[in-house]
Amino acid sequence: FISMHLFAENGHQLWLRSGSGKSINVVCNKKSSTLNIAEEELKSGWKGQAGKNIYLIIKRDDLIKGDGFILSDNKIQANTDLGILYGVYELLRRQNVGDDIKFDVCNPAYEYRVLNHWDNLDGTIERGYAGNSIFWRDGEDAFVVKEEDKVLWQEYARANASIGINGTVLNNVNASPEMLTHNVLNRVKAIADILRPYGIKTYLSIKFSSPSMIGGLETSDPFDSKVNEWWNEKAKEIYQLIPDFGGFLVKANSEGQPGPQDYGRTHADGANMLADAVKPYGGVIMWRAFVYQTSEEDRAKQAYNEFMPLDGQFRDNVIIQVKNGPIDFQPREPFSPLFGAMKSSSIMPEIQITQEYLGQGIHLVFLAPMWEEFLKSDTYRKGKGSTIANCTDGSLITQKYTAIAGVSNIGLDANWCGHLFAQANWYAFGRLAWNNSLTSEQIANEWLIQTFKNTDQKSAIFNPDWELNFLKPIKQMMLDSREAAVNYMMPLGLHHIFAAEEHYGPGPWWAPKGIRKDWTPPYYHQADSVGIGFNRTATGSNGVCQYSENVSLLFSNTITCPEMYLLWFHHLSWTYKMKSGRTLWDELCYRYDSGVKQVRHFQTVWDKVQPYVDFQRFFHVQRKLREQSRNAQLWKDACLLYFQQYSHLPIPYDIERPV
Ligand code: GCW
Repeated sequence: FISMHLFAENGHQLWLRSGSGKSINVVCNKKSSTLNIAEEELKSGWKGQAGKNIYLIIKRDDLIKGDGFILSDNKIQANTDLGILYGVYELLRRQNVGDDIKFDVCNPAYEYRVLNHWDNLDGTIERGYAGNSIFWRDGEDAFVVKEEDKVLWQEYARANASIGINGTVLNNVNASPEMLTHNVLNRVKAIADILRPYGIKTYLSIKFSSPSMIGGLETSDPFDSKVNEWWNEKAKEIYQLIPDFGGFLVKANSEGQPGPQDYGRTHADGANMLADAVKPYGGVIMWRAFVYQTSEEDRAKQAYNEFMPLDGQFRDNVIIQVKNGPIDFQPREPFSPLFGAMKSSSIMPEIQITQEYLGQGIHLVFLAPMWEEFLKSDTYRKGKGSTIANCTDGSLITQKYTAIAGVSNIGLDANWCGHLFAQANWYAFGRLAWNNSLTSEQIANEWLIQTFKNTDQKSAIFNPDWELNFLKPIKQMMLDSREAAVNYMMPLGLHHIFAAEEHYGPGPWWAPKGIRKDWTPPYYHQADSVGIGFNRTATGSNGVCQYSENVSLLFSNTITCPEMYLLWFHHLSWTYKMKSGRTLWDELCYRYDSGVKQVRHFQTVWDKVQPYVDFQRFFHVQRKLREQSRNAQLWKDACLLYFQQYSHLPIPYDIERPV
């Protein structure tokens, strides 16, 4: 029943919509389950000339790296079966989008392109806005592998493979120790078996204290030989079930999770113990650097303080997973100073696809511009041009492994992601993980064409002006959407001013007694009668000193600090003169107001494309935009009225009054 309901939903097909039915001949020099999929996909999705011969050739070529491939008009060549599959998806994508299919060597930017699901064993998802988990459920049938589970996992695998994703962590980083028990591991095996032909490796998040919680040991101290033995045995058990198991993801000594520091050991000690356990099987440990404690030290500085001194101490199969910004997936953050700095470890960026801090399942926010901004940020760690992309993909700093992770936005919702346009964020993650120099514009263009063009009678075949009247305005809306969210939520470098723990609405005032102060917004905005912003220069927390000299100088000086980060690094008076000539207070008012206006504009843009979209998807997006627009106004009104209590300045006349 569930899958019938899923198939009936128009959004369920994602960017993968049917082909033309034109027949071609596919010739392949090898057989495997992955190559079968490649052949089938090519035959059913082919949009080129009918009757053509296409050759799929597995042959070593030094131009090809990893699962890359060489594309040409009638041939795909790769070193691996998976490379062929990726080549097929690329060819079909180009046919769909109308791009040239010419000789082209396509290699992945990152070797490990991994989704992180924050799914709990009871089926709920931490920060998930698209229903329950596609992997786990509660109840008596929790461990029954049903036909419809398999169908769904296969569709999931296919969607991921089509954009180059090759790994998935099946459970929350706030991990249950139960994850490593018999029944659960059997289900992991069932999932891994479905994902394998699509080239997707399975990983698990583990709880560091598992040996004492489920193993009957007295301690989980990484220096205890019984603990080591327990992990070695566990690894053996897992690899017997899943020979190509990817490895573990670990959140340790962070937000109350156990870790090596509980036993007086370091992150390196903990990570190395696990690394040794999976090493014989080729596994890796993804160890998160998302750590901070309630202390006098600025939260933004803590990860760097803890991890920098450990550089060089990790085993070579440990990858340090670093969130894009130094705080926590905010609508806008400067990059984490760890990027480019830890030169003797493998470092992987972690970005968040699920919109925890960007309107969740309600706001239309295309995240590619945020990730593009991040990847192109220059760390200056090896001179000008040391972008995050170059520092993490192996081109500038040698790493044993290159990798990138995205926190998934996928759930049981009929359209997978809750908001139809949130599918574009899943898509964008995969595309950027494969090619970290793609532009947001290219990605939006590809996604829109594949998702909306030629999908029913309302679309392009019947509407020759589709590109002008649908593609162009909707693409622009997507490209503007992230900046709009920054404007109506927290412009000019403001951050973490959300209400309570749910991270959706505004709450710059929220600071109940007894709660950790680094969990309250006033800690971050620091508004007072003089001004607003967090002073991270030498006269404040000196967070700037963690960046390379060039970047530190750039951010320290109010003149050179990009205005988008101004209040991240500086506490400035309400009457501080901005580049626009306005005072800081007036500028803040304008930014909030323009964010609201942008969303109202998106509503009119969407309304105009009704002739081009099936009614189901049209009304879905229209309804969401309506709510986003109301909530954007709420953000603006709440923030301006709250901050006005400190600024004591009037709202500029040409701005809609907050009420
Ligand atoms: O973004 C914050 C979230 C937590 C999350 C944590 C983390 C999984 O609010 O829900 O926990 O970060 O990334 O570990």
